[in-house]
Amino acid sequence: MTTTARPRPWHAQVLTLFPEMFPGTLGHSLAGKALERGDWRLEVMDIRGFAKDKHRTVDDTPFGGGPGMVMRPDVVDAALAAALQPAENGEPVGPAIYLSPRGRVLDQDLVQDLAAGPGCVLVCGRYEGLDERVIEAHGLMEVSLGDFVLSGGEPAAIALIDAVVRLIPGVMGAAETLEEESFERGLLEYPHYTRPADWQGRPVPEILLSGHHEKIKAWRLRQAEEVTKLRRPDLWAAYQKRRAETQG
Ligand code: 4HQ
Repeated sequence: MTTTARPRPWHAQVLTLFPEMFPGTLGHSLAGKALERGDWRLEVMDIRGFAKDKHRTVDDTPFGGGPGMVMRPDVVDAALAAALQPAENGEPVGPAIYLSPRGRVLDQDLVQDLAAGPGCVLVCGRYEGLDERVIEAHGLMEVSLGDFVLSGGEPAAIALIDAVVRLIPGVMGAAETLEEESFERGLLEYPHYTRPADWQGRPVPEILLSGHHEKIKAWRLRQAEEVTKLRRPDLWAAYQKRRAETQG
């Protein structure tokens, strides 16, 4: 009997004051099934568990005054040290990320980079966020879900993990995997249709009923290009630039 060496599954370590928010949606559907199979791992660490005083204080008032509270650097540092323990022992853990609107906006390129690595450590902030010095001291990579304000980093961490996990081999069915094509090329999705062929007087585009696979493919690409041009000039410009570079 032989055993095949299995690569360590992709590993998310989440540092949060609300551990009960996990796995949340990640425990459902394809991500949840994959989690049960061990195709990826989720470790949730309660930051409060690293507070040292008898009241388990995790936050304090901001120097300079102003509203809200700031997460204490010593407590977050202790939690990060615990999460990074495997790295100390030479086990890869992937980048340590702080979810924050000040960060690089998450995109599919970053999602792919993370999926290609061993995992990541995700720090979820509450209140006004972390003391700047603990971000600096650990060289935390700041990542934003977008230009809006959440009440905490947890929903952003869940979204990031969801996007990564669906790229792990075996997590998605074959059909869902192929679906990546369009955005992978930097385009928005072409429109999708299913039965009935005529719904409330709205017919499906005729080409889709033709059975001409090449023509359908060309039509879909055209649709993806048109919707991208119209709605996301930024993505369209990047797409054209890449097209010009790869072939004149
Ligand atoms: N927050 N993308 C403030 C976000 C956010 C975002 C998380 C609110 C961190 C301290 N996180 N806390 N946008 O709005 O990731």
